[in-house]
Amino acid sequence: MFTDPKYYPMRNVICYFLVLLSLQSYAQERSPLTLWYEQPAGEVWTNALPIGNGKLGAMVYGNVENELIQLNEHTVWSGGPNRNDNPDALAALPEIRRLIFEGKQKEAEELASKTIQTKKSNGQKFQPVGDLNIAFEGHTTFTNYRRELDIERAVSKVTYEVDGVVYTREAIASFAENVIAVHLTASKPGMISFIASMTTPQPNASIALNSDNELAISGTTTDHEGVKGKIKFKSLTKIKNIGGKLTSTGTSIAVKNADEATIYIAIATNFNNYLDLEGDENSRAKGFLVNATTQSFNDLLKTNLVDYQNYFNRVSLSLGETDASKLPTDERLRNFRTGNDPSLVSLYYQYGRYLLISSSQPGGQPANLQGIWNKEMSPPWDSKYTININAQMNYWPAEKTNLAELHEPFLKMVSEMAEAGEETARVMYGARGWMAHHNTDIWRITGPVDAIFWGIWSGGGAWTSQHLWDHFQYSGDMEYLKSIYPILKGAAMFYVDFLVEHPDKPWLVVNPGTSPENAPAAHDGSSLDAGTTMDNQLVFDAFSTVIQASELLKIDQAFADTLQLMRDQLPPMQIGKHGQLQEWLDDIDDPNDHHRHISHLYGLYPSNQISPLRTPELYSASKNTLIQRGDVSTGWSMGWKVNWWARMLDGNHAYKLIQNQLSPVGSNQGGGGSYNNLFDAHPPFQIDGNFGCTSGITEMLVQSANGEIHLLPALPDVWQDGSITGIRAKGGFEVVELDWEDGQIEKLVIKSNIGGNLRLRVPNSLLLENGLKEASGSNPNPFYQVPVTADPIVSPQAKIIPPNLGETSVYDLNTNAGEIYEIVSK
Ligand code: FUC
Repeated sequence: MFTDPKYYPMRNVICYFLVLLSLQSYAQERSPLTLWYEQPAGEVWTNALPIGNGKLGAMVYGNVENELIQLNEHTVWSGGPNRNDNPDALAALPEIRRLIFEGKQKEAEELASKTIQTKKSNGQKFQPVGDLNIAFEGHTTFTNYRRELDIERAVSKVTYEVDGVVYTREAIASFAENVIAVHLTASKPGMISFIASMTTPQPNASIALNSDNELAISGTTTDHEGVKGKIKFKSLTKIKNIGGKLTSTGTSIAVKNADEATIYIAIATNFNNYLDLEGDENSRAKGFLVNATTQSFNDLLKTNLVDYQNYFNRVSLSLGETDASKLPTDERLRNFRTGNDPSLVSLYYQYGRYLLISSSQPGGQPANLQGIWNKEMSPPWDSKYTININAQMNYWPAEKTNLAELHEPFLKMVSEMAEAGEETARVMYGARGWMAHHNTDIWRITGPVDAIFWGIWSGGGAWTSQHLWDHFQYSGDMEYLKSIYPILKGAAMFYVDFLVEHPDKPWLVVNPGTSPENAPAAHDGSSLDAGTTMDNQLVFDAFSTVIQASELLKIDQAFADTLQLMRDQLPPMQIGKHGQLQEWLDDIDDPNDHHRHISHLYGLYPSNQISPLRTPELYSASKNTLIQRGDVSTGWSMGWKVNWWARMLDGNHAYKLIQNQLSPVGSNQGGGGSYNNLFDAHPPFQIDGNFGCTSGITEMLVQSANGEIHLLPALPDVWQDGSITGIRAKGGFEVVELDWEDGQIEKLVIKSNIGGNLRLRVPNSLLLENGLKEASGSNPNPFYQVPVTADPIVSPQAKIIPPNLGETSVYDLNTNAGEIYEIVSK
């Protein structure tokens, strides 16, 4: 009908009218799961909004006249394949052990600094690729500005008006085509004019326009600490315009009077894996770009919605909504502590899931300290993987919030550390199996880095391998268990050789050990010790998982027997004179110590060695420890505390920590909080706090620990009504729907994927129908076997506070694989 050119203007008018209409209806239907702002990000990176596909990350500033999109690619790291073991450790080990046993920690530390600490790389840096700059001439004065990130659709969007024309920019990170795509439109035809250019902070890189009219950045990453930079990267940017004219000059591309334009950015490197850099960054980048540019922005968007929502839509959370939710996100953040804005919690919760989907995808690198978003050449802590808490915390939400596939990059990293860490175990400690210290990077270093009281910790293998076990426990996939058994076994084997007899006490202990990053005054501020509580708990778990796995797989009985014997000789947990859970082997904790790491509560969460229901004395000690350490802390530490208080079944205290987390950075007595873009503030930005809090909110509503599924275990007073869908529990169960009112379950639907006994602990009575019966004896389901924690040693001065728990009922239901059960309240 509109083929005659003379109708074109009319067609355009109709089209733009329709666009405006749909813009308006879109505005009205705006998803509540949107972060939005009335101002551009300006110069502040933590105002910008993150998009990502697990391989590419971008921060969209939404600046009007000069838009800035900062770019990352997951494998752009300094350095190249390298190891950082210190072989001098082996000869010095007996002397270091002797000094520690004799209480000469400072002397031991001095010797260990020279012989154990690495003399090589302390880890390499995750680095940015560059920036896309888009200059819009004349867009100096604007009105009706809005900048948003719709996390239900994974689209960043900016709209504003200049001289009666509404301009819209949308940006996505395409999962299918591996590009960042930016779409520029206006409410009137012919109004899209801009100049696009690239910049990069990488010193060994050049920017040029190639023969295909693409803006190319070609570079090699930097050397660091004597390790040569060997990642070659290529970024290609192409612009497709509809209407108007495209010209290129030097290192920029200008579009004039177009109706719309799409900017496609592909980035690739030569990285194949931590040992192999034989890939071709040029053909890879070109391939992504060629494929992506055959599609319009809307086609890319359509596919992306399906790909993204396949993950995102598995879980929903509703805690109610008030008028407070109508305000821009930064204002909601400012008001949260004093106001009533429950849907900011559900937004923040889902943002954690959004960030995991965007920064961790199968085949990619795991989310690092900043996920996949970093603009600094030398980011805080190199933006690498701190494995004495932070990297693990990133993956706490993965299984339970129904994103198990996204655990893969981390699990892969653990299997690579298991390869690399075999040499570390052998060369440094003369031990079989594998181990890692407190950090790793893209090169999977496993040697000890940074200052002595961080670096010497040996638990990296024991802790990270628990994630493989967890992945199995949620799915029940026996083939998977078989495939990971050697890694679990290797982590345990290390301790079979590394544990030593304590000279004065009847225990096997880790020596040298630490309790991550803390150092008691009683040891002259040295963190080295033997048999610290966290080390004991980690060895307990490393051994217990292999004992359980060998039983399930019916293999390796003799090894499991050895582990059982050794496990019985680990020091039990101890309750000290201040009523605290002892962090160290001796009762030397300072009740005024507010250190951010409370590593000895690893046993409470993520492990399951302490529980108000099973180990009341240890519950009491954990409570005292949590109170003595206080609430104010760095971002990730607050995130951990939400999980801990949830496991303590104290919803109101967990909520207090959420209030701290959802406070603007700087307003928390020196502790962490959130930036305007809801990134967690350590400070500085560290993504673990986002993930930790998302995990903790789940733990407040559904726990699958303690030999049962506990529903609404830690409901705060302010969430008496709500609903959550799609939460996974161990043993292949899924809480398809859980609705509650006045703190009582209204509707409960559970799917059993692999069958077996479903043991439920709930706050109210359920109807005994369709096979549901009151629970008796221990749960026969193999995924709910809880290794028995030894009775603690209690100081005569310790005051034990018995748990004061709400009433609950416990039921059993024998389930069949693949069936869905609706369970009804009385
Ligand atoms: C550990 C923590 C710090 C920070 C760093 C990345 O060293 O103690 O607080 O989170 O990791």
